[in-house]
Amino acid sequence: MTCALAGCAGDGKGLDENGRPEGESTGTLQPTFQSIQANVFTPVCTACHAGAAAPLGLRLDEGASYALLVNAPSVEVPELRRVQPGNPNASYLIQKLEGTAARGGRMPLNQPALPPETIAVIRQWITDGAPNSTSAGGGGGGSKTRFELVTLTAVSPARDETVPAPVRDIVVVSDVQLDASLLQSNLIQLRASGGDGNFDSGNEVSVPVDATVRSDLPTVLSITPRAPLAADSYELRISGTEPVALADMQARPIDGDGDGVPGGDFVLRFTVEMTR
Ligand code: HEC
Ligand SMILES: [Ca+2]
Repeated sequence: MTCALAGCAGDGKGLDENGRPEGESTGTLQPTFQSIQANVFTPVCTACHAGAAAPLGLRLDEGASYALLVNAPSVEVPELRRVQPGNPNASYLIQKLEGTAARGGRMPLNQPALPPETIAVIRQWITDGAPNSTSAGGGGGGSKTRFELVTLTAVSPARDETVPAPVRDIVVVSDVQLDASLLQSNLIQLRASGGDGNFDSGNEVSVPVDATVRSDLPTVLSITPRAPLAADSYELRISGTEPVALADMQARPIDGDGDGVPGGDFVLRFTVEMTR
């Protein structure tokens, strides 16, 4: 629908669904993440790749796209990353745009392919190491608070969202570099409600997870259940409370509960439902 409104010419240039004049900030496409987001992902791809129903869980809206592309495994070809920094040929995103992917259709699906010049700019960004040129992955967070508080933002699933099964991983970002060595302890807990949507009724089930850091600045945490999540409600809890708190490199604990003071647990609830 976004696509229809914006005209969706598929030429990857200057289409801005927010109606901003072309060239306000980015002008012609540049090999930066911000420019690619504004000129390609937002106007062309988010017609499909947005929200809980995004194909293969790939959200390309601002605030989610970086965390779900860079170093994130492809669902269709799990051996490949969607974006492999420094290596466009091995990046599944490029293969999907060029029509050389081993599975599925060429992107944007059922529309004219992006022009080669546009794909060349995206290739260049990947060759340059796929840096993030926007301030934070979470979309919110002004630059003021950036160095004062360590906050986490849920990217996928979003808070209180209902997403289709299977859910392969939970992605959370921080605008500050986190101390990844802390992830080895059990400060991350995922629980299933036991089918009743209630997390205090005594029948909750603890779900084992592995946590990895996909990229720094923003820090992208991928929390992967050992098996894809079945239909139920879930609660992810990341401790911001001593003695085992997630913290940044300066050992400042996260402001998990978002009350403006360091400390407190980060709690994300979401629901997984069976697809028909
Ligand atoms: C009309 C809907 C639609 C549009 C527009 C669209 N896609 Fe897709 N995309 C899909 C669907 C459906 C799939 C899964 C099936 C397939 O690959 O053909 C997919 C799969 C993908 C995958 C594979 C993800 C993985 O983990 O394996 C990538 C990468 C991708 N799209 C990127 C893009 C980009 C970049 C754009 C914009 C240039 C875009 N898509 C536009 C519908 C769309
Ligand atoms: Ca329960």
